[in-house]
Amino acid sequence: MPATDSPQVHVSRTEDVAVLTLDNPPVNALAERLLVALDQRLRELDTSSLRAIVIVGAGDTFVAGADIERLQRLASGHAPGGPSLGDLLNRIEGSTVPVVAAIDRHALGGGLELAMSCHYRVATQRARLGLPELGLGLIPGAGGTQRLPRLIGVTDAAEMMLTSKPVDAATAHDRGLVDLVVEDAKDLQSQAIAFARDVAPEPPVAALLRQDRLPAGAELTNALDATRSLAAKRFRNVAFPTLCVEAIVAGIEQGGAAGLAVERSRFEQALRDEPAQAMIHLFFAERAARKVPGVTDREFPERPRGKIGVIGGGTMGSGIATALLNASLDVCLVEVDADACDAARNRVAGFIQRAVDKGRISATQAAKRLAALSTSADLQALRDRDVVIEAATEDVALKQALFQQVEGIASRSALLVTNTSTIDIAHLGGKLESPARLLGMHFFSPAHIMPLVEVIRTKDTEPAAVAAALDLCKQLRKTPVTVGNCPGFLVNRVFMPYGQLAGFAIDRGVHPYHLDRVMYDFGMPMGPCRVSDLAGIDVGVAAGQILDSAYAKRAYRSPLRRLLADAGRIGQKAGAGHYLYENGKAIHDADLDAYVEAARAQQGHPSAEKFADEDLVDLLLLGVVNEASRIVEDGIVVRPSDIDVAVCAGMGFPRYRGGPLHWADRHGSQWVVDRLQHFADRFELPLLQPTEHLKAVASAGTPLLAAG
Ligand code: T1G
Repeated sequence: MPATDSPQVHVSRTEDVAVLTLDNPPVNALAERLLVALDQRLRELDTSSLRAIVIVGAGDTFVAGADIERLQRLASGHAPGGPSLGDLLNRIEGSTVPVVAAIDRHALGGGLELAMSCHYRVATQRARLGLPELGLGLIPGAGGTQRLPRLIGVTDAAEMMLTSKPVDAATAHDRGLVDLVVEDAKDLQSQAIAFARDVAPEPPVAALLRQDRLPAGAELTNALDATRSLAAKRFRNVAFPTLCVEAIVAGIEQGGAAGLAVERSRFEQALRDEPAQAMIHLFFAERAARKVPGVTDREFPERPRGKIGVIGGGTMGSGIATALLNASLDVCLVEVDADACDAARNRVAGFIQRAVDKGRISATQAAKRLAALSTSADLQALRDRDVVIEAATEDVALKQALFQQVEGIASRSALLVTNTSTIDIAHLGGKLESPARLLGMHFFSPAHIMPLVEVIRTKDTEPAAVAAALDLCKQLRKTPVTVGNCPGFLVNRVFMPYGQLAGFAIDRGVHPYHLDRVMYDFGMPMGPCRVSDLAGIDVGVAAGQILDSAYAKRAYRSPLRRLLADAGRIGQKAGAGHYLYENGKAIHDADLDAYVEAARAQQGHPSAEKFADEDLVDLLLLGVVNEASRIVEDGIVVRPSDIDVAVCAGMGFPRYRGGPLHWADRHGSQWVVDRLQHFADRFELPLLQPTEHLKAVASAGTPLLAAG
């Protein structure tokens, strides 16, 4: 087979079974040239002498879907080239001889749609099958909304599409999506050929024509009601989930062929809409963020990384320990004494039990994970650890003392990590013999759930240490963003203006509850005041002081949070903050007005000003964008898109808006500068003064995401 980087479809024969191998490294994405090659091979294939056809992916995976780069081009208006995937799949399904898909690892999106146009599916035990298109702001566009319900029923099919969650081969087999599961991947092709020759029923059965799995009457009504309520529960402000349901329903009501036409039109509608561009941007931005020049493009000696130490078993420490245990790592957690060790173990056990209660893992899996946790009140227990993560109280002296002790206990190759969220890493490592080993891994609470980890490096941090931290993030299936050492690192710094400007707007007349509503309607998971209550107003005031002093020239601090904290209203944990709390539910409190009026009086603005809702969104987010331009200019991130990745993963910024910089670029960099200048002139706030960097980017007509 000639070595080439162009996608190919190889054809081989084993007696009367033809094998088509789709070859487009690294994941056999259905690029245009692969579709052309497949089209050609299907035309050339003479099936008269064949018992069956097997389709397999080159390398160790089937097909990870349509080529998302091609989709990105189509979404921005480029004309499609090459054959239509849907047409190709219809031809495969129309084959007079059985076609068997041989699936290893990934059959996702168009890859699963290809497999479902085949008449039968053989999969390895480790294979995962799914339709994750809604995770890209799209819907299945090559028959998935039609064939999957006909293979496994409406409810399971709709859930797979609406959650974007793949299923493993065993589940797929139980549901009727896979006909045979192969234990050892090296036997896949031979077993698929044997299945095709000896088992595949003739004539082949087309999924599109099946009715046996489609419910009718009340059962169908219930299934569609459940589907619609799942869509409404998981999504808001976006059309693509509804488009997906419309395609499913059309096929059930009008038949598969008509359903394909409806799916096609709904897919093209989703592709042209903004969420697709935003979420495809994040797909590639997340993969780009894993690449750190001078680190991930170099080879380093292999480091052991199975044994992890965690110092501190509070909320963060026990969350980090849980994340490590969930990744099947061996964890030794050190606390100050036996009682604290027991309390930490109970916290970890509680986190793991919650995963059992939610049906995510079995009790057996939970017990196995917990068995990998040991605790000790003695730092000497860390001597065999490959990585030591410090998650102790935010106290500089304590952390410095801990690292000095650990440096003498752990092996020289052990990675030393701090989870600090506010302390200068260089200062923490200042008393170490080899500070180059120390770096930050800033997890976001709850650490076993939130995807983001900021990997913080100082100018002295050794690249091998950063590489080891990024490897650990991959083991934890976390979203890493590598960040320079500065107060607030990335997310807390870039979102600092968001909280400050929320306070400013309230001081100038906006009611906290209205502001929360406006930002919630924009797509934030909750408004700034509700977030402040959740994190703890006292915590916010303390962190705010650190950031305000670090960036004093542009700090704005409303007195409201201090007034609330002084009155003991420190947030949800105290039952009262901006809101009152009953059974975890936030309730409006008329008493808040007195605190707001006191804050306004202190700031010298007793009379309320009027703000249009869209001004509030622009005010808070443009403050973030302005700070982002400072962060890029300071070289804190490797690339601007890292900021979108971090803010979406760390602050719940709506993915269908792509992150603050993608949102800003939708308006244009000149609009950003003009709006900032408008607000800066109106409110005389330094933090709203557009930066010189931003003005230069705007005058060059460059998108913010392209401005290095
Ligand atoms: N298209 C183009 N490139 C892709 C790709 C794809 N579908 N999937 C992965 N890549 C690239 C990725 O950018 C990276 O490139 C490299 O492959 C390794 O990926 C018609 C419309 C399969 C689970 O959503 O979920 O089909 O950074 O780092 O961690 O209805 O890739 O090395 O240059 O992620 O082992 C639906 C997307 C598309 C699956 C493997 N399919 N991919 O994870 O590797 S829409 C998806 C993934 C569609 C149809 C619709 C993951 C993975 P680079 P990676 P990984």
